[in-house]
Amino acid sequence: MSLKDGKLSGEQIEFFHREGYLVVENVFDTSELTPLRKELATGIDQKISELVAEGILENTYDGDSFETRLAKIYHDNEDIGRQIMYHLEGLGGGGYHGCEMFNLIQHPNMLKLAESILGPELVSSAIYRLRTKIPGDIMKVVPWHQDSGYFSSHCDSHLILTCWIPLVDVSRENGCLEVIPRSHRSGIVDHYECGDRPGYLLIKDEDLPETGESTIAAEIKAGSVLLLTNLTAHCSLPNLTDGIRWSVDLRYQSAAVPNNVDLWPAENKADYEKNIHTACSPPEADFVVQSHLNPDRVVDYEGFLHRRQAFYEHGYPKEERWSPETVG
Ligand SMILES: O=C(O)CCC(=O)C(=O)O
Repeated sequence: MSLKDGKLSGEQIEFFHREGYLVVENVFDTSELTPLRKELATGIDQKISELVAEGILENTYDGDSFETRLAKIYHDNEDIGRQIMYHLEGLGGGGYHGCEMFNLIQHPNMLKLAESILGPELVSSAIYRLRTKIPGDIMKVVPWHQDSGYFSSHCDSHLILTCWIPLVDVSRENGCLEVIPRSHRSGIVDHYECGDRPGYLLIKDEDLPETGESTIAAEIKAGSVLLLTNLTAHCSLPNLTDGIRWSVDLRYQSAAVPNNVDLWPAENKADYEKNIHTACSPPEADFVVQSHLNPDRVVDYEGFLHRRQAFYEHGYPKEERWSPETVG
């Protein structure tokens, strides 16, 4: 289903609430994804130049495509591949923060889409990510989870909209997402640390919501967007191709949902320590992306960078980082 007049139809909205997911085709012309792809390619290039200057890297695969260049470097040397990947993935892994990422978060089509479901007062959730899914990297195979597994429990009853945006066409082969339709109706289920992939949480097979529905593999084209609720169980498959499955996942919430848009890290952390639950994910910065009531609160790129950096630098030391165990 495509976007009509830039907005979701009543039928699409009804499907999303009923099934817990929705594929929206042609949200972007693929040319609209080019600036982000180019910015990422430039970021790769810059890091490669640094590594070459340091004498660490020799074979740089200059003629290769956006999909294959970093994959080849990774396969020559995993450690170097990871250095480039972490350089891109942003502040402490907490979200690539290039200008084109911000432009995508603020893209009018994304805001219209989010507004169709969440209303006009929109906050970007702190948790947005770039996924550089390199073939053969087990760390990029994401186990079954609900996004709420990563959020503070006081947000379980709120809707946080995940917008999963592939930068390349995705299929079972290159590691698309799998979704359990209607699983959002079962509420939050238990999540556990993932033994072989530190940092991920997982739902055990026996705890996966039984909805009577078959799992859907979201094989979608670049330009489409997969929408999920924060309670929809999903995972991603291994990438069995030669090319990277590039994607970003953005999250939006209504301004009425708990957030830290008016807080700076010290206050945010003090509230957290007093067990006052402000944001759904306190360690990172939420930010206002659309407000009809208070347009001045919408951040520009400078404001976005400032907030993201401030939270990263002054926020939670790694060992104190928020996790489901530390928030009651
Ligand atoms: O992109 C992936 O492989 C996983 C993404 C995911 O699980 C998410 O966005 O919640």
